[in-house]
Amino acid sequence: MASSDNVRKIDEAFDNIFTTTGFEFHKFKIGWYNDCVDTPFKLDCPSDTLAYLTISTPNMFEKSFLPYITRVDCLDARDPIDQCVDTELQKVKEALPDQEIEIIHDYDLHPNRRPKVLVQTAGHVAGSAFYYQRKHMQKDPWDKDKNIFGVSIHPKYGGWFAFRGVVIFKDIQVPDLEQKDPPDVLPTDELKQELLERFNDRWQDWSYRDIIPVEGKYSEQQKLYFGTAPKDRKQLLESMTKSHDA
Ligand code: B12
Repeated sequence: MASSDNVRKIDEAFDNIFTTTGFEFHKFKIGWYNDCVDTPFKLDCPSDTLAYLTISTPNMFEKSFLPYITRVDCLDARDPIDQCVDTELQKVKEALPDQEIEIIHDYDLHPNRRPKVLVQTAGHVAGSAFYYQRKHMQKDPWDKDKNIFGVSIHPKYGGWFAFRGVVIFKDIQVPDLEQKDPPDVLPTDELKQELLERFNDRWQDWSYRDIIPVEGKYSEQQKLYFGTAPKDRKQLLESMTKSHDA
């Protein structure tokens, strides 16, 4: 089958599986990602290989996660959210059994603890969310010894989203896929500095997520969940499933 037919079939499968689940997918070529990252982070696939970057939007929590934990006994899992996302992504493999698919989650690490994929870079090259890094500043205002982590901003959801990983179609080459730049929603140095300082110095107050006006953000119960230490989340989920059922 021609690669454009394959891509259409895969797009349809994603649409069918994920219509109302609160996930988004953005296509990219592995080569676009590999061209950015240093050697240890490169993915071992030909440059034109097709991949989909996966994002959970603010309503994934209510649309997918709360229904999932009422159906599946997972409250003792290491991370019930990761288990729910993995279950959703595995549906792609079930829907497309003829494809060789590799799923790399945001939390997957090599034995030396290096992340298997840098999702912010993948999100940038896929055009989904601009990855703001220190090197984007025209004038760097910080002490050279200060470590400044970069952060991605989605044009609709600001910082109210999470990257969930990449789905790679190892046998599909898409030489003609067109790259789209992610919208640069923070055009000035002042805005970029404000974002990076909020993310690095006070990420717990959520304010970096509101650096632009957003179309949707986490509900109060979702903020409560993510703001609760993992060891105390089980009890919280038990009460949330009761109110979700009610
Ligand atoms: C390790 C890690 C941490 C570590 C270290 C952070 C770091 N950035 O290194 C710690 C524990 C501190 C941490 C903390 C947090 N984290 Co964290 N973390 C990660 C993780 C797993 C890997 C990041 C990493 O190791 N990067 C390695 C470095 C070297 O990568 P880099 O700096 O981007 O460098 C690359 C780019 O510059 C690229 N590159 C070079 N040139 C160019 C040019 C262009 C144009 C581009 C696009 C790229 C590019 O090449 C470099 C590599 O060679 C990611 C998930 C993932 N798998 O990516 C989440 C992630 C970065 N964390 C995230 C978050 C939200 C947090 C927290 C807020 C906690 C939380 N989970 O709620 C805090 C806040 C940070 C803080 N202020 O302390 C989110 C960020 C979302 C976003 N909107 O950007 C991520 C993406 C997780 C996710 N699933 O969404 N985190």
